[in-house]
Amino acid sequence: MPITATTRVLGTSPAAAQLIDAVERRTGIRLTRAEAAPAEIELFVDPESSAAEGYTLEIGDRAVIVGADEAGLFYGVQTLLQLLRQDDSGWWLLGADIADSPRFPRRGVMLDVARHFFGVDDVKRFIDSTSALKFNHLHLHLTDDQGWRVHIDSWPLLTERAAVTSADGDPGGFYTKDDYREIVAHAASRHMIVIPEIDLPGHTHAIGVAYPELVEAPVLNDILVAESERLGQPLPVAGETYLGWGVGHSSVRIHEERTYDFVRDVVRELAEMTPGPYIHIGGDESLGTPQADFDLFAERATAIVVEAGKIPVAWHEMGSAANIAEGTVGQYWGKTTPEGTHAEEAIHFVERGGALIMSAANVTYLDMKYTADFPLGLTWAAIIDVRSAYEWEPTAVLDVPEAAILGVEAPMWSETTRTIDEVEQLVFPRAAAQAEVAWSPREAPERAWDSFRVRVGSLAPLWKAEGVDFHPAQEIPWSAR
Ligand code: TNX
Repeated sequence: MPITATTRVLGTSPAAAQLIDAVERRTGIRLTRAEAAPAEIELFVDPESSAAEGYTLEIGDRAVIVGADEAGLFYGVQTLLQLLRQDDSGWWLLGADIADSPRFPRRGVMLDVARHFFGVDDVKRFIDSTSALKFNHLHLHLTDDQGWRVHIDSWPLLTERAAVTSADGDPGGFYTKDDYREIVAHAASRHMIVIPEIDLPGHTHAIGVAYPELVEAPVLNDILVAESERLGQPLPVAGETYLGWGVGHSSVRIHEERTYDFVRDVVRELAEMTPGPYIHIGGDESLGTPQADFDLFAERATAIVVEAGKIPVAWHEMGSAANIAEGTVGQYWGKTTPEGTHAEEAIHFVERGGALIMSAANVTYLDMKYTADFPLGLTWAAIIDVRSAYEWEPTAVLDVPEAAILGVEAPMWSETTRTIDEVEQLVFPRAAAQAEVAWSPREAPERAWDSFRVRVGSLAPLWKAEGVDFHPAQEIPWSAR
């Protein structure tokens, strides 16, 4: 059906306004609002129409989107926008008869704002571009060795002293509480839940820049020393800002009660401004924390999150702790063929009544290079072309019941990315692969590489119109318009 300035849109949901704005950004055409039926494009919510977050979309002479809820309607609008085409006669919509709803309730992306800081506008742009792929969770990695990025009233030196720089000495920054609330509200308007992460007990060098009494002296490991030398980066020095990328050298003091006062205060203040049910407390790569201390910390920290009324989320290593709080959600970041103790740690979350988010590093990590010569990104987990990002199955990695897998999250670590444009080059198109793994049925025809590569290629004009700086990977037949 044609799209022209006389095309009318009927619907009172926010999704109707979002549709009108997006069509204008893409085509320059401002659609008209209809006051009553019939209209060329109609949007409704009907809870009986499909499963949660689902929608139906029919495009013939008219277009009708029926959402099961507001999120479903929003997703129906995103699909409609993917079906917009332009030819010499003008703009039109491809015909469609779609009934669609997600396979997994959890479809997440993570942005590391600690290694490099990204301001509120950048994060909003990230929310817009990822929610358009039907991601519904945004995990913000708010703290790491290089910086602390969210203001905490009860520990004000964190942002005063430990937010000034980023990795490599690049400029830092932090979110005020109002900034953070603005991000949460923007995410909600795109049906995304924000999961804030405070990484503990390792990845905490920055805390020691603000409050030296909370953190142990750096513990160097051989890989850290060798990598720092190779990259020409400094080694961590207690109490001084850390500008390198090395991991595993920092730990909060496990046997000081003040550490738990700190964790309790931070979790409480974060919980107060986070409407979503989760607080992520990290747990990865605490190589400098003795195992028994690490386990003790994992048990106490997850209990503190529960006391604050939230569900704890932790990287899979925390599954080493026998008595991790019941119901804690584990985030698995091992490989699709698990190594070492990763699988048993992850499975322990399920044994404790929790569930798992799958972030298998060799397929979902958005910060890995596409090809060995790609200028951005790292290679430790794998080199991940679009096809290998797409062809994996989240329920086939660990020996747990399917119901224990909440879904998928694709993390974007920011050691090598200084700007949101650089972030986007790593994220797009591979985030679209993870979006489909998380949303679509597991088998062909919905899940098939030959189909996906053509459909993702057809997003090029949409991404260009939205200013998404995607990587034009050779594997994809990109559409010109
Ligand atoms: C591992 S995966 C990390 C991060 C790094 C990332 C780089 C995980 C939970 N931790 O600290 O930024 O690798 O790819």
